[in-house]
Amino acid sequence: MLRYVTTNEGKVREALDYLDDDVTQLDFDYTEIQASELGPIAAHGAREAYHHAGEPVVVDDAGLFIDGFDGFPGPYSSYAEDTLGIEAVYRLAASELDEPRRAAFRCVLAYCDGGQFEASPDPIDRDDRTVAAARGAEQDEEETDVLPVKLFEGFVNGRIVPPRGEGGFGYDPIFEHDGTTFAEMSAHEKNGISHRGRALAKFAAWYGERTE
Ligand code: ITT
Ligand code: NA
Repeated sequence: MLRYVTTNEGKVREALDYLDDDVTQLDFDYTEIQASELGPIAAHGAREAYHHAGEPVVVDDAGLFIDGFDGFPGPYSSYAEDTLGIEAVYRLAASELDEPRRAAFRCVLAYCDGGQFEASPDPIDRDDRTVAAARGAEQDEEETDVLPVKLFEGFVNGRIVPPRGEGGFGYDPIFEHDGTTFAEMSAHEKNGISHRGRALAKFAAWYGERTE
């Protein structure tokens, strides 16, 4: 059994589209380390979640990266949503940036099952850097810190727009891709193009081979 470790049900709904009945949610709030990239945050979370769950886990760290703000809120997206709210993030972008206010959603999935992996090529785009960063981010010397994790990344480009739509979650209403906000799409449509959908597709292919 694979546990999708998140406090966010929206993520689980999307994951189920790719992973069928192989996965169930584990609502565990693992520690999110402070880092400028998602990879190390997800890797650390996967190790901690595996330690907690004792069975194979996948965690998912995601964020909205606004070009004109040097990627802010990025890894701080959750904090920005809780403190400012997505409308304020939109208003900030609208007041400070010219159209088209380009942005990207990024997602890194991290898998950990306590075992060793075959040295298959890492599917992440910036693989070496991110994996190295994931290892480098570990400051203490707990045994869990040396557990291998496998990272899968996805991203999607779009732009920041006034909120539209009722679907999805988080920043979906202010993120437009090809004329439609993510909140105006069905879950299935969003999954077909989204950062998480792309990461999930890579993970599902790898995991399917592994568990065959
Ligand atoms: P967990 O850490 O428990 O998984 P979370 O919602 O805190 O849940 P993240 O730290 O990955 O998850 O989320 C960072 C922020 O980005 C948070 O505010 C989310 O609402 C938002 N977010 C993540 N994925 C998103 C998506 O697909 N669409 C819109 N917003 C998203
Ligand atoms: Na989080």
